[in-house]
This record gives sequence, structure tokens and C-alpha cells, in this order.
Amino acid sequence: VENIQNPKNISELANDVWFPRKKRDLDTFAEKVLEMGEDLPSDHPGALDPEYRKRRYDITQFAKQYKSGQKLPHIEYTQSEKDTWKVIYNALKEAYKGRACAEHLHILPLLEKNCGYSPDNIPQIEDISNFLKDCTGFTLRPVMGLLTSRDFLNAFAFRVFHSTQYIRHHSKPFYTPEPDVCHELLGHAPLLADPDFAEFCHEIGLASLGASDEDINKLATIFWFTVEFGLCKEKDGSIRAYGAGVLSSKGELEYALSGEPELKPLSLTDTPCQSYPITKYQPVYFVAESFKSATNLVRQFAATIDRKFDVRYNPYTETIEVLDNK
Ligand code: TIH
Ligand code: FE2
Repeated sequence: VENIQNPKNISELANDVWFPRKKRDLDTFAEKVLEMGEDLPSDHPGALDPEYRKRRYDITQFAKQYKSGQKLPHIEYTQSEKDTWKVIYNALKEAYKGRACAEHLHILPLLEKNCGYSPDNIPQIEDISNFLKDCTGFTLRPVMGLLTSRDFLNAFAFRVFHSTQYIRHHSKPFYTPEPDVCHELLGHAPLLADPDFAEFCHEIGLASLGASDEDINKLATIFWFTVEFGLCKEKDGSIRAYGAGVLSSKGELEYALSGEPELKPLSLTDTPCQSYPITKYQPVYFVAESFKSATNLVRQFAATIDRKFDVRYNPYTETIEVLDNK
């Protein structure tokens, strides 16, 4: 149904740019994965394992066919996949002590209680999505692999998080160059249950709607150094990890807090322009004072964005409203 939003709020200023206006519009992202969706590059740990590739292919097909509002795909994980999960789960839980931020340490036991998290079980995204919905309004939807930054960030405006469901190759459990179910469920999901963190993500999402390519790059960089690889200061002054890429890699989690890499304060001057590698440990991390201060930083950035209109999310209709008041 088109154009049934409150007509008073419709601004024509956004008519020349496309961005998702309703949750269902996210369905159009499904086929636009960048790489590693159905195909693996030759240096991927699973590239030469035909059985692994077949399994990945089968799991990504559920994501390809998924439509907004449907029940999320239930994956019956094999014993070998569960074995990989167990190695990672046990090692990470040990490594979280003294390294994961307070919010993550608080929420993981809740996921164990409510969503089937355990060393012997790979949780289902349906259960996690329902849990997150109650906590912060975030929901999950399956994805074949990496989306463009624009698509991935746009979904945050709807409090939707795209989650892979396949697991990394068993030969390299403690670091993988791409998202997998361990990265999503152990790295991202716990933080998405935290209201301040959810608001931070939502703010990035709103800023990304209809933004220029240059602004999208900067937002994606802010995202990279916060949601993916962020460190933060705890109340006692210690530095911990909240970024999902750090919290899902035992190797990188230990490295990030070892004193070896460079740590800089999260800031609007440095962070949006910092370059970074995607497939190895980060040489630089940024430390946030709090999720609230990080949210303010995104708001300040959003105010500099060259966009003729303003946006807000209407949670009742699950649509984006475009506003004139700029
Ligand atoms: N390196 C992470 C891990 O091993 O869990 C996965 C990724 C995070 C960000 C991009 S890929
Ligand atoms: Fe991620």
C-alpha cells in the first residue's frame, strides 16, 4: 500500500533519492551481497572444502528467499558444526573474563537462560530475534553474506540487524575474515539487547538514509570502529571490548587488549577518516567513553550530513517519515 502515511509529514524533498521507507523494502537487499555469499574467495579457510561450500550454499539459500515478516529459518546444525561452535564458545567465555564490557557480561547469561546459548547448542536466530525485540525492538533477519555498507546501515533505521547463519570453517576457529554465526550471536546479539547500544545503532541507521556515498563511507568507518571493533572505558577506568569483531575472535580479543595495537579516543575528527584492514587484526582501535557519548557523536556527525530533509522512524507503522524541518 503506497502513500498512506500521515500526509502532513511527507516531504517532497526526498523524492529524488531511493532508500527503504518501510520494513518490507529491506527484502530488496537480499540478492545484492558483495562477496562470500554463495562463492568463496580462494584464500578463505573453507575454499578448498567442497562439503563446507555445499553447506554454506544451502544455508544462504534460506536467506536469499526470506521475506520480511516470515518466520526466521531454522537451521539443523550438524555435529561437526556444533563441535566448532563448542570450541569457540568455551574459549571465548574464558577470554571474556576481564575483557568483555559490562553490558556483554551482563547479557550473555540472559541469552543462555532465554535463547538456548550453551557450549552444546548453536542458538536459532528466531529465538534471539524474539528476545531482542522485547529488550530493544531490534529484530534479526537472515543474510547471505556481506551487504553494501549502505544497505546494512539503512536496515538499522528499522532496528533490523542482518545475520548470517553459517559457521566458519573448523580449521580456523579463533579468527575468520568475515561474519559467521559465531560473530553474529556472540559478538553482536548481546549488545543489541542493551538499550543505549541499540539507540546508538539506530542513530547510525537514520543518518545513513539517503546519505551521499562519501557520508556513507564515513558512517561505515564509524560503524567499523564502534559496533565492529569498539573498545570502551568501564566505570573503574579499565578498557574493555564491545565491538563484535573483537568479541567473536579469541585471537583478536586477546590481541586488542594486550597493549600492542594503538588505542585512540573515539572522536569526530579522527575516527571517520581512519583507514583499516578487513581481513586481519586491527592496528588501531578507538575507545568510547560510553554508548551515550558515542550516540551524541553520531548525532553531531549527522548534523553535518548534506541532506535536504530529516528523517524519523515511526515504530507503529514501521515506516520512515521524511520531514521538512531542516
Ligand atoms: N574476525 C571476526 C571473527 O573472527 O569473529 C569476524 C569479522 C568481524 C568483522 C568483519 S569479519
Ligand atoms: Fe559484524
